[in-house]
Amino acid sequence: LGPIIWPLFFVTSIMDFIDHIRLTVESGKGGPGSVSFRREKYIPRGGPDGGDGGKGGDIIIETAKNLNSLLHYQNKRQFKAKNGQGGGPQNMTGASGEDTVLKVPPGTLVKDEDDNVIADLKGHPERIVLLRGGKGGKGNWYFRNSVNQAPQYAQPGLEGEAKEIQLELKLLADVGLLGFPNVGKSTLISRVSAAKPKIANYPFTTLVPNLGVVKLWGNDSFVIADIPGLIPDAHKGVGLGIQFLRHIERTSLFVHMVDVSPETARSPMDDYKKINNELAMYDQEALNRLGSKLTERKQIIVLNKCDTQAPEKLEEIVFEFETQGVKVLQMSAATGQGTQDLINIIGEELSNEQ
Ligand SMILES: Nc1nc2c(ncn2[C@@H]2O[C@H](COP(=O)(O)OP(=O)(O)OP(=O)(O)O)[C@@H](O)[C@H]2O)c(=O)[nH]1
Ligand SMILES: [Mg+2]
Repeated sequence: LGPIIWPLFFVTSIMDFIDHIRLTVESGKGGPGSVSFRREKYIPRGGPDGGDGGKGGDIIIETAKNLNSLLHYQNKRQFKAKNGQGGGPQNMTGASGEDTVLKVPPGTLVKDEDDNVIADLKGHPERIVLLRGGKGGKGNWYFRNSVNQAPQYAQPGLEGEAKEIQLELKLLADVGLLGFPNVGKSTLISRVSAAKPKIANYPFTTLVPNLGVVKLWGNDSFVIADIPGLIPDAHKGVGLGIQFLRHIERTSLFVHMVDVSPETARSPMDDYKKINNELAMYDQEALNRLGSKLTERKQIIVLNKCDTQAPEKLEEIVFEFETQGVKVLQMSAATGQGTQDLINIIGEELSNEQ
């Protein structure tokens, strides 16, 4: 690759690793003050007793440890805190409007419309009051004085504030996708997440890693990294090399995809071993740096493109893996067969780790 292309790669690869969302938020309006006069027996003209309005709700942003993406904001982008209630007679203050608390994963950067950083929420728990609710208006009781003992007015509540904000999260992959070029890694990630990587029927389509956020149950999700395919001698720089392994070296789980289509004319078992061999070549360095080896990470082995293979031949391939003690999952990223099973298995593996 030419020297001009490299910086461009660098920028795209960073951008791909960021989850980004724009939200419109608004704090609550303060409740109006009340105009009211005491009505008591034997006191024909009681004094003013209108209470103050309640404060509007705040917009609060708070980190939640169980979140690891901003996926939960995909369908709702506008948030408004509740307004304060009006004041009442007998000097009653109105109830405050309820705050709206936006939960984000630790590591979320909060920015304004113009990219100025408002907060960098790293910790847990950590929270900021982004917008304060409007103050409640004063009731007429507040305005009584020796000159005007029966004020007929009260303040309205103050408006809340509205703002457009951006949330940004640097994503860290939970799961790494391994495999030869063209086995369907990008097809899988495009099917199970919102990521839209380039897919084509030739090797080295993916030149930089892509991350996808995959929804599990409830608010749970995981981040899967699609990296450029590996080939034998990648550790010597053949193909795109193994430098992209660093993007998945901190993931505890690998999904190892093997192409079973007749088109490759390679042996799936052979492919599987060759990729593991490349991992082993990376390991001495990884051990020095990370204190652990990539070959010792848990792998889920997936046979992909099962839709293209004759059932008998497929059985043979599965048998070959099983006799070597390797459990495999059959899948077709193209038709979607087996992809949900894979997601469920990943979800279980990740929850076992916690
Ligand atoms: N029939 C069939 N074709 C598939 C399946 N999965 C992927 N393909 C096709 O295989 C080709 C390669 O898919 P990609 O997703 O680009 O493969 P990749 O592993 O990301 O490849 P690199 O980025 O080059 O490493 C494309 O033409 C896909 O349409 C599958 O399950 N069945
Ligand atoms: Mg690809």
